[in-house]
Amino acid sequence: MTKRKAAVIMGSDSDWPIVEKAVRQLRELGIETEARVMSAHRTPEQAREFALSARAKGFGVIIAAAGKAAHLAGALAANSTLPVIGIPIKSSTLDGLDALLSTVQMPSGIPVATVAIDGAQNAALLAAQILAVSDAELAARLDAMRAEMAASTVKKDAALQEKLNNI
Ligand code: RP5
Repeated sequence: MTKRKAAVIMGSDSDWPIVEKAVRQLRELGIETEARVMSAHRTPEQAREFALSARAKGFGVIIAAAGKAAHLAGALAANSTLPVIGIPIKSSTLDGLDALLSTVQMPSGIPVATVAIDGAQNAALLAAQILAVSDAELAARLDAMRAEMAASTVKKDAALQEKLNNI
């Protein structure tokens, strides 16, 4: 089976400092990833065209990051049945709550899987897990990552116990 790519779309280049973490995580997992700036409001036609052609272009999942009145994830989801993951970006005076609500409160029928405000790493991991449904090697890399995380947490607990024994 041909491996599917990940698309990471951001509403503005000002979102990049957060979005970069998702792109890096996806690439570290060996997933071919393309990143673009496209806006639901400033370039609605490009966003629509991208979503309409994404499956045919070999993408298997779309991550959409936007701040403020964040309609990008929903606008992409409206034009594709690929899974769309929304990252609400904290970019305004409302601390990202504006983007969170705009991204998460989708009407029935057009789902967007929304991660935490600025939750770029989880967006990448969720995208990887979606692609890993049909990619056993990727699933094994995700398992290895989880095992490393667990080992690191066990180590932190051991260090804490050591500290507690000395107070
Ligand atoms: C959103 O508006 C973008 O995703 C960005 O988070 C926010 C501000 O964009 P800029 O004014 O910095 O370009 O559409």
